[in-house]
Amino acid sequence: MAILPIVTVPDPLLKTISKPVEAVDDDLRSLMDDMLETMYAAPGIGLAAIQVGQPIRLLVMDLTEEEQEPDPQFYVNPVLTWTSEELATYNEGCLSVPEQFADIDRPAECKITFLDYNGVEQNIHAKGLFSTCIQHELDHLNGIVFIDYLSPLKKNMAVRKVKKLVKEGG
Ligand code: K1U
Ligand code: ZN
Repeated sequence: MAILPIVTVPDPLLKTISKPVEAVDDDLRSLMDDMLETMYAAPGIGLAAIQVGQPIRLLVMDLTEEEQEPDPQFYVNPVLTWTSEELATYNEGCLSVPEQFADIDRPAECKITFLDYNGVEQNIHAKGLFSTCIQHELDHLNGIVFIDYLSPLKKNMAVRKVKKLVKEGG
């Protein structure tokens, strides 16, 4: 396994619309393992393949707390099939926008169809942080970063702060 470098804003790669995965094979599983290790090392609770420079529709997540048993989740070609009308607000962060946080409104609940680590089709109904995080990661697959929902002023401030942080080696 390997820890991969994470792409940060304003890298244009983050605006890429990722392509569907063609096969869930050992090469893909190796990337999924590397992404999980990268996410745990960051640390984060989610990671999309584009954040490690791979323009394919793949996400990893683990929402468990430090003292709990890890529960890694892999989402290949995830499709959002339903969202609730009710919204929920969460103070979101992003490994591609380090140390910046903002309140973002999203549907409180959603349903997703996807292929798992073994290529088997699964359906989930997500609520709470699970719903917020998976929608944040799905946005990455469509070239959207959470700061895109902010005013141009707030977005530019966040990008400037990240550029400074990266320049200083943080
Ligand atoms: O960059 C990413 O897409 C991962 C991002 C996921 C996310 C967080 C919060 C709301 C929506 C989506 C992160 O993991 S940021 C880091 C973070 O939230 C965290 C890190 C350590 C422990 C707990 C949370
Ligand atoms: Zn993110």
